[in-house]
Amino acid sequence: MRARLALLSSGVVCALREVALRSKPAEMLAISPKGTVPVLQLPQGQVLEQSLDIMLWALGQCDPLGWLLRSPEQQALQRGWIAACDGVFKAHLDRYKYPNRYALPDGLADRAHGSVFLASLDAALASSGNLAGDRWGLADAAIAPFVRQWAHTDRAWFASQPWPWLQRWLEGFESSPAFAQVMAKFEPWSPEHTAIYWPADAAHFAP
Ligand SMILES: N[C@@H](CCC(=O)N[C@@H](CS)C(=O)NCC(=O)O)C(=O)O
Repeated sequence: MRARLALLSSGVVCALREVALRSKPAEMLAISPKGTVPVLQLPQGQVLEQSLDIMLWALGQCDPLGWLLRSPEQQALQRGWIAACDGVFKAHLDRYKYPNRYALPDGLADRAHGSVFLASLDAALASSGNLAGDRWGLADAAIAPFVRQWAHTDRAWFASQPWPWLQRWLEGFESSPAFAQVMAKFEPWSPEHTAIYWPADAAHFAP
């Protein structure tokens, strides 16, 4: 989702191949044996296998909304948020969502640990409204999909937390045209498939 958000913001169009994780195409595993999505293959053959790398590549090509245009201090702050999200927070998210995969009786301890990060996001959002400062940017797009997963694990619990700025920020994301566009569903790709070029219309980015 974060890779799609950056592609949408940049306006860089790619040939999209939807993957069903239960049945990963040999063509995907041939270029990226680690078997996670997203994967982006560039025209010259280079393969980007991390969603954040895909975001940075797309915005490096074209950044009409200035997602990368922030002061060095702001950029460092954003990279710190993203690293915390992708590291410790994501680990707690997985265990909170799927405790039985980790032989845990429940996800409550991880919910408590991950909440420390969410409370810090709420505090940051209270002062600026966005993680990237005065307008939506890289950190917002990189982190919002994971906060969304967290919120949807137990919506009533999330709604009851004292995080008004975070809740408002997430609502803004989920009700945006960009969200609707990146959530578009596609049939899993097969070699016979007609190519899908995405985004079809990058003109309506507006979280
Ligand atoms: N660090 C990677 C993580 C990617 C990742 O874990 N993707 C999940 C789907 S969101 C996946 O492909 N899982 C493989 C599977 O479930 O088989 C990134 O951000 O690109």
